[in-house]
Amino acid sequence: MTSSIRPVRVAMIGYAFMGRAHSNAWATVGSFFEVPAFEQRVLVGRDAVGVAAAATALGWSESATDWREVIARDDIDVVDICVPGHLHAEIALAALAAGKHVLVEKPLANTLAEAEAMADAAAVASTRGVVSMVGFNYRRMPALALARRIIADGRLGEIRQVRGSYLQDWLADATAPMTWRLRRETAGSGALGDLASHAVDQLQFLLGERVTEVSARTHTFVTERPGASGPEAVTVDDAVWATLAFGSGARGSLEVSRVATGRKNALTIELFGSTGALRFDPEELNELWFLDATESIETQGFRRILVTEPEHPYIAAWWPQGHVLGWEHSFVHELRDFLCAIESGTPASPSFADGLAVQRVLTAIELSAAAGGSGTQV
Ligand code: SOE
Repeated sequence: MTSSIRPVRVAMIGYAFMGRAHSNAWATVGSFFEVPAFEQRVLVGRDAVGVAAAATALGWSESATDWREVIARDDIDVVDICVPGHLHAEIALAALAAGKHVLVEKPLANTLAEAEAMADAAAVASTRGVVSMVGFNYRRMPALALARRIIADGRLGEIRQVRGSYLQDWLADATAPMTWRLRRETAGSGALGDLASHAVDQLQFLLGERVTEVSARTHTFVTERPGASGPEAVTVDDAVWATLAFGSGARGSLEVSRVATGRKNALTIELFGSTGALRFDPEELNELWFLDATESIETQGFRRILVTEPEHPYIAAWWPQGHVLGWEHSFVHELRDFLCAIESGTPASPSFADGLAVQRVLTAIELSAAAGGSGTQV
């Protein structure tokens, strides 16, 4: 189901969890969506043997160990960055300077300065037709994309209050080993950058409004974990709590954690407006709960929308009604939108500017927490 003459040639950097999720999406998107022709040309990783095996397993034609050499190649049009956050800025800036389209995993960067440099570079590159996008994949869940549509149609009226929480428990076990995600120098922060970035992006996307002020607390419950050569200090947060104020006047709360025993991957969103409310629970990710407060109070109540109709976002490309989708489909939808933006020469969303907007909120949360939870402007 592809069109266009010369294929878009893709290089992907990194092949761990996100690299596998993206590879799966690259391998799938052309079979279900009308996208320009593309090639999974080269997979890049540090370990020559490991990356060669991964390239074969994940559908890439070649493998390479030096991302700088790959970015310099004339036969590469797209760079997909799936490495830890401390490498995002350097690779993305080099790729944009070389005129490549860039998709980068979230969060955009580990620091505000890096995110600003990336957003500036993306804005300059866009004047030459270069497309850049941040991988906030939850925007591409059909139920959340439908929520955005319902809000844009005005069905919630004035949105007054929102709740965003993203809870996981993979660090609840105090003996879980150190990873790059628990070191400030590689991850930038803990649940904040990893999970709050998703929730903040999702809330800003749904409301079409930016967070303007926060008041926050962070906490690290397990301060030391088994490292390769003995106990190692954990230098990032395990959990974050914040209140949020939006430009529109809406107020909200944010709660994220990687020690929330029993919650596996729960990005829960609730929105309360003057004429309606919405609720999304990721454990039922094909469902959206909607309450129309303009209906008679006698019959009013949250009703479940099973988001599997061809009229719903992205669904027409997939299966008949009721044949549900999964988490991995959001990455397929992300690539569909990214490739279509490249083909049409239009900006992709979420842009690096959107990623920077999230980074500003994360930075304000850190500043607020460091000041004991005081109200901090974004
Ligand atoms: C780990 O906490 C993680 O993989 C995040 O990094 C992803 O962005 C999220 O979608 C799932 O959890």
